[in-house]
Amino acid sequence: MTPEKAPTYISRLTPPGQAALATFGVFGSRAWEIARTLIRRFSGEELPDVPNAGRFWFGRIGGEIADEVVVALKRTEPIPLVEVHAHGGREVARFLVDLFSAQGARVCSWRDYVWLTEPDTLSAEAAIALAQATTLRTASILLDQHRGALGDALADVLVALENGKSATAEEMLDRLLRYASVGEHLTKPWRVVVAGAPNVGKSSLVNALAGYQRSIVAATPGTTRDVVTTSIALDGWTIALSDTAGLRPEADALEAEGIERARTTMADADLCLWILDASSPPVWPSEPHSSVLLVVNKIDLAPIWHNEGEAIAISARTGQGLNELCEAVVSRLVPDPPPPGASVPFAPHLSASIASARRSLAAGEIEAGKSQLAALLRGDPRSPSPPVLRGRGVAVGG
Ligand SMILES: Nc1nc2c(ncn2[C@@H]2O[C@H](COP(=O)(O)OP(=O)(O)OP(=O)(O)O)[C@@H](O)[C@H]2O)c(=O)[nH]1
Ligand SMILES: [Mg+2]
Repeated sequence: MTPEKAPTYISRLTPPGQAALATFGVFGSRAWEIARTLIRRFSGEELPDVPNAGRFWFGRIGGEIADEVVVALKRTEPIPLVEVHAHGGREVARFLVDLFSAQGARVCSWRDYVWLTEPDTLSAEAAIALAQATTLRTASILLDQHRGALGDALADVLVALENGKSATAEEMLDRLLRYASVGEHLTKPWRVVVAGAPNVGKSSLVNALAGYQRSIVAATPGTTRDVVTTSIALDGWTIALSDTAGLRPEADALEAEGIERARTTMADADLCLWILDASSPPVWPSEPHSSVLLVVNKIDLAPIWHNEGEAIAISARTGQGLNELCEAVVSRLVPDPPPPGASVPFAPHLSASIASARRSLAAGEIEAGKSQLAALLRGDPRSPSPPVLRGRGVAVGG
């Protein structure tokens, strides 16, 4: 489809709800023409017919009922892209979308809008992931990928393969795969579970790390019955921290259910903090877990056993040792953090495709490896959650 015929879409880019402002994207061959029809400058003049991209105007949209807007022409080529910033109430948003749709613009979701307006699949996926990032650190890694860090690295691997340097290409892919785990956790939190015997201070530790009283703390063993999960960020990494019921053999039916849930949560966790009580005989983990960090709590009390030095010593009550614990958690979860600008496969399906290409190269199947990598750069139609609008003959730039 030629750019002149590309249908025009309108999408609300800010989330629904009440806010001071809402932003709308209008994309398609008639984007500017419709904006000119609907929006007048404050002076009453029409907006210019063929302005340069990068300009913006204050104006009004509507008739008797009208809203004040800022309209920006973000680009004109190959397909016009206009942004409208209006007031952010639900009704204002509906009113504005209805006006554009009455002029023939099709309404689409913000995700579909990203797929339509981004130059390639990797940029679109990175832009969508970026909107879900909850910390500055994860957002900045995703922003690097949106600016092309991963795409450039994959293109370099293809160049190496074109030049017959398959060993170099394999090393380059290995460098990318080092960050597969980080990439997976940019939008999905690491799962850390706090487990141990009853009354050792698990809930107190979760509350100390969360910074508020998320879990009930009591001197009675068996206080926590259900899994209580809290979102925290440590050193810019997002973590779902789960408090669990204390594990012990003698438990009533309700507590036994809590213990069963604790075991399931432990089995799924990326890291288990096993809490021991300095003031009671130690209860060591009986459950095998691939990644356990031993923590001795209540070091503000007189210890009744000697910590051989392997466990991290803390007091959830006084806060002593919590910084060291946080550092240890981070270095267990992210032992090799990517430096700024690094290429990171930022979704599991990207890492899986890169790993598969790596296996093809190791098996000497160079052409297969090349085509897997090229498919990533082009955008593989089998990628997860394909956008609704793709494949409908819409001109997606590039
Ligand atoms: N002195 C001291 N007491 C603590 C510390 N951490 C927790 N406690 C106390 O130990 C008791 C049990 O604390 P919780 O945090 O409820 O322990 P828990 O492991 O969650 O217990 P369950 O939910 O029953 O398994 C409470 O009386 C807390 O105030 C600590 O660092 N020092
Ligand atoms: Mg508890």
